[in-house]
Order: sequence, then structure tokens, then C-alpha cells
Amino acid sequence: MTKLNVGLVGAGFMGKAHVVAYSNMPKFFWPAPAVPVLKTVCDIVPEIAADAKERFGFQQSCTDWRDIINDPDIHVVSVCTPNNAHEEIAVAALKAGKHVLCEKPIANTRKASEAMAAAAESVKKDDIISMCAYQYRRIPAVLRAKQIIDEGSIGKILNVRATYLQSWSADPNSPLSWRFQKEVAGAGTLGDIATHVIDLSQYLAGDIKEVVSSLKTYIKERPVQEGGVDLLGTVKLNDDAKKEAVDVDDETSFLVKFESGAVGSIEATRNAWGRNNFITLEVHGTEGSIFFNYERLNELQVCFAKDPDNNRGFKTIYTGPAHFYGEVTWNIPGMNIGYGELKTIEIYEFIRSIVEKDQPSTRFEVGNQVHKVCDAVSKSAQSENWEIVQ
Ligand code: SOE
Repeated sequence: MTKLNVGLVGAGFMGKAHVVAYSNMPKFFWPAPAVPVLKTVCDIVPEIAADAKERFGFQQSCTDWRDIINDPDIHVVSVCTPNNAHEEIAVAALKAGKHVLCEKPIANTRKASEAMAAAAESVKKDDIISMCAYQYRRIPAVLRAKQIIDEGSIGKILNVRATYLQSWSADPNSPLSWRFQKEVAGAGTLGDIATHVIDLSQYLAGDIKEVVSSLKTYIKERPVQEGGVDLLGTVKLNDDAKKEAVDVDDETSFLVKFESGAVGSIEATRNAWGRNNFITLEVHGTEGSIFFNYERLNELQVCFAKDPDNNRGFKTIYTGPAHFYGEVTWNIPGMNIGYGELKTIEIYEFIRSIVEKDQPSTRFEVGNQVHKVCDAVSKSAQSENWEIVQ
């Protein structure tokens, strides 16, 4: 069986998610399209790199990502660094003939996202694969929703309401990690989480053509933590800790018009107490509606207009063996999948794309399209007008 050697850059939270998925993929998907081999892990912090080698079972570790790019035995690169490093690493990896899975958002600036999409385009002829980690597209319930829409069962889409609400930064004493620094993160909730629901909305309803938005920063400064590790609000610092300014948004909200004529709204915040990973999608069509909530990941709600008045309402489809990836994950209804299985499905699609020479649906060009929407959102927050996505 073909083996593909993996180089992982960035051994934090997302690095762990990629490793779990590379390791588990052949256990679910067998025979696997190819078997990933954990070859090199890189982190700029030497102790984290060394620790990740032991913990995750890599053959070696390094602190300079160029060692991965220059290694001719590495076939696949996962980019799990803070956002400002994506472009340099991903472009170098593609140019070196490696397949790249890059965490979202694709990049911090339009210039960088265009450069990444161009680099991916230039190596397409050599069957080099680029992929942006928009893993929520792989949720079986979301795939079923897409199928229901494409079959025409809810008619023409009129409206899409999408939210991505979390609470991990709602406490003012949650430390100032790189996610609150524009230079490193590019944006706050807009890049970090709104991008997921922009991608999902476009996946279900087609491209967004215009937006009018508002960006808010509620907590203007936060305590500075030691070290660069992103604790995602799991640690709270004392009131008397040294504080520094936050220069990104805590909340993004915008109205959208789709190319198709549908309209909708997107909201994202990490300051919503009580909401944890509250990704919701509600789509209203001329013949019915669908509703999805990540906090109930294995369920999809559907309502069909054709049902009799006295019997019409949302019903719950419980995803399992009869749905996408259901037979290879857990083949008893109700056993359910979670974040780990989702990342595993994403890695399967990445490796399958490489082996079948089939560019994935979330290739860099699609990441760049999401970035164009973010640009229009930022522009509109300044101009307070509708802005065209271009
Ligand atoms: C933090 O908000 C975060 O880790 C995001 O960066 C991810 O993209 C999201 O899927 C989970 O939350």
C-alpha cells in the first residue's frame, strides 16, 4: 500500500487534531487510499517540538519549517501555525511539490491569499493538491442538507441564516493570545470563525455577492500571557496582570446577498456566554426549510411545505450508517461522531484527493473566495455601506 510521509508545522491545538486524524484515518477508511506516516513535526518552540515528537509518535522533530520543505521524502505538509505564517510555508511547500493542507483562514491579507491560490493553480498541472481546512463541510448532516437542497426538496433558496457563536473569550481575563493580535491573526472572529460559516453558506447557497456589516471589539485590552501557546480561554489571568490592547474584532455580523438572489445573515462571536461551538445554519426555501446546529452534530432538522397543515413541522434526521461516511465510522445508529472523526474524514478526503488526483472542494481557490467575502465585510464595516465581493 502507498505510504505518504507527513510533515506537520505547528504542534498546538490544531496540530494535535491533524495528528489524531492522520493516525485514525486508515483505521476507519480501510483499505485506505494511502497510509500517512508521521515523519517530521516542527514547532518554533524547541520543547514543544521535542514533546510533540514523543507524544504524537513522529520519527523526528525540528524547529525550522524549511527542514520539512527541503526533505525530499516528505510528500504531505499540514500547516497548523498562526495565520501570518500560512502563506510563506504553504507556497514554499507547493513549489517543492508537496501536497498542502492549510488551516483556516487561508491567510491574513488579500495579497497573501491570492498568492496562495496562484501557487496552487501553478502546480495543479503536476497534480499537486491544495486544501483549506474547512472541515465543517464534511459533517454528514451538512452533506445531507446539501443533498436535500440539490435534489430540490426545499425548492428555491430564499434565505440563509448562519451563526458561529463561542464563549471562550467572553471573560476579560482570558489572555491575549495571538488570536487577538491583528499582525498575527489578521482579524478576530471574522477570520477565526466567521470564515467557517461563510464557507458553509456558500457551499449550500452559492457565492455571496454583496455584504453590509458591523465589526465590534467589546474587550479592548487583555492580560498578557507568558509563552506563545494559545490557551483558548481555558486559563484566566489575574486582574492585576499586565494588559495589552486587542486590535481585532470580538464580533462580526453582516447581511448578505447571494449571486442566486437569496439573502441572509451571518453572525460570529467568541463572547456569547452559553454558546460553545454553536454553528447554526438555517435555510428557508420555497418548499421547505432545513436547520443544523453543531452542538447537535449528528442531527439535521427538515421541514417540508408539502406535508399536510396539521402535520407540518421540523422533523429530526439522525445521521448514522445510512448517511455519508456512516458505514466507515460507527455503523450502529446513535453511536455518533465528534470533532475527532470529523477531522479524520477531512484527512481522508485530503489523502483521497492526492491519490485520485482530484482537487478537493475546499482547494486554495475556494479559501481565497472566502477571503474576498471577508475583505468586503471589513470594507463595509468602515464605509457602513453595502460592499461588493470582488
Ligand atoms: C477557536 O475559535 C477555534 O479553535 C477556531 O480557530 C477553529 O477554527 C474552530 O473550528 C474551533 O474554534
